[in-house]
Amino acid sequence: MDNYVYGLTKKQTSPTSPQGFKSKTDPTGSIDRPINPMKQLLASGATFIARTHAAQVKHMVDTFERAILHDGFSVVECLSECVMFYEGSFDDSTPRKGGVYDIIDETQHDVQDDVAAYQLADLPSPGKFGVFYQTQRPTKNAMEQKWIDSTQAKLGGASQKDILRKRLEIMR
Ligand SMILES: Cc1ncc(C[n+]2csc(CCOP(=O)(O)OP(=O)(O)O)c2C)c(N)n1
Ligand SMILES: [Mg+2]
Repeated sequence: MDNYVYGLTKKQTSPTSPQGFKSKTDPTGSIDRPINPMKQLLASGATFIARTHAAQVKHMVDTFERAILHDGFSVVECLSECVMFYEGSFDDSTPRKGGVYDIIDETQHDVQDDVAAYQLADLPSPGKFGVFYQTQRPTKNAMEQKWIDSTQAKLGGASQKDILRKRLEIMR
């Protein structure tokens, strides 16, 4: 969830605040260049990377659903206006405020193409929404299955929950 500001602590510049944003830490406007979270996520190795908007509820829920169903490390960047400390931050992507909610056309964008995803991440605000990148790689879950299987076999077919309970008892 990103709102371009440190909100809970009442309006300081955050790593994603645009240059010029006036806050308690930058009363004359912030001078640091903001980070690009979507580019950082692409470099992180996540295999499902999408962007949505908290005011676009159907798109947000559909995107979360796809992220949850993806077998791997999924991240959704959700832009969410802070009406208290950064009013209007996402008006340019909010249709009822005159903005454009530009959803990626997945017939035109190859979600497996990380370079294309990087280019989408580089678009200036309001940018694009939807799935930037999705690929399938062997997951940690698949790789640890052999340990789970051998432990279950040793413990006479105990359930994963019982194995966890036993482990926690040992650690107590
Ligand atoms: C390591 C660390 N440093 C400082 C804080 C104090 N702190 C609590 S909330 C907050 C701001 C959070 O801003 P953000 O993550 O943008 O969430 P928002 O309040 O905008 O929803 C800070 C700095 C903290 N919790 N942890
Ligand atoms: Mg914030």
